[in-house]
Amino acid sequence: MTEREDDLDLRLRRCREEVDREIERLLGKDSGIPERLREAMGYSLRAGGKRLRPFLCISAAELSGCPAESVLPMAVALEMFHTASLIHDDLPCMDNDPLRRGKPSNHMVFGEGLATLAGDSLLLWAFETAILNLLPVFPAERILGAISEFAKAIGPSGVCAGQVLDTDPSSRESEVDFVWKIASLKTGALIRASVLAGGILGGLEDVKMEALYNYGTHLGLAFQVVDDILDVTGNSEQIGKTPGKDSVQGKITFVSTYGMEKARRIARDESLKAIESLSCFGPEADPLRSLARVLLDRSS
Ligand code: GRG
Repeated sequence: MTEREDDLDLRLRRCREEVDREIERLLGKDSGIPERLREAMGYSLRAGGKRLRPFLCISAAELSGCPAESVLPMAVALEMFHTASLIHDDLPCMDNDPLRRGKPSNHMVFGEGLATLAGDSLLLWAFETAILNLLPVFPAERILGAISEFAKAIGPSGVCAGQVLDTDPSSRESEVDFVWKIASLKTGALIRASVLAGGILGGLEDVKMEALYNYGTHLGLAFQVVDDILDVTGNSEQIGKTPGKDSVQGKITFVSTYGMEKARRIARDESLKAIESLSCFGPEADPLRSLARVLLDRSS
């Protein structure tokens, strides 16, 4: 591990700890959430996960010297939605996976009805958490900007669109770039929105926001290509879900479209493009650069 990656490791750990602490605070007993629903939401929020989206949001905000704790509500909101999307993705009516983050999927423990409601609740709680907790700290127009980016990214022309293209056979397109479209919507949109939300809250100027937009776009693609590769090469202990499901379910992936070798090349190219996008920043963007490098070699 290089010194920079060592530093990244420490930052990632700190981010995980801060996010986890905030999640525990929010899930506290006076939350007004019925006990069984709170258990179901907490089960998936506490099941682990890399907390990548919060890290992206915090690192982007820090580019302008904005302290991590001030954007924590936005970072946690991104993780709440991400967790909601994983719960819904695992349902029998979607990807039907009994395993997530190395544990039985939410519906395996709480049943399909409660799992659906836990996902719905996390989606809506994300907005409540971000808006109410950012309001005392940031000007309303920045909050509105960040929340708009988030909402646009996860709605019917973002993550939900990607999930439909990925799972609904009648929405399938035959063009070779269909796989790029699925990846950029299903996975890339939220990854990009994570850096954009942090950048907006930090008040970054337009040129730097454009750089973050490009970084998020390329990182999101690289991330999904590696995800497709890990579905073939990983085991359930590493990836925390059932491996090999993409080919069993006839999914269109970078590996099925281009083969393993070219998929690896695409991941490398996209990761490089992500790093190049940050050329207008100095060393303050090193955590984002290191992350793009490290995610290429991830095994989980
Ligand atoms: C409206 C709640 C709601 C859902 C939207 C179900 C759905 C519709 C979307 C699913 C999108 C999806 C599962 C995309 C895959 C993204 C992806 C690569 C997830 C894995 O992310 P990691 O590796 O996971 O960061 P951890 O567990 O580390 O957080």
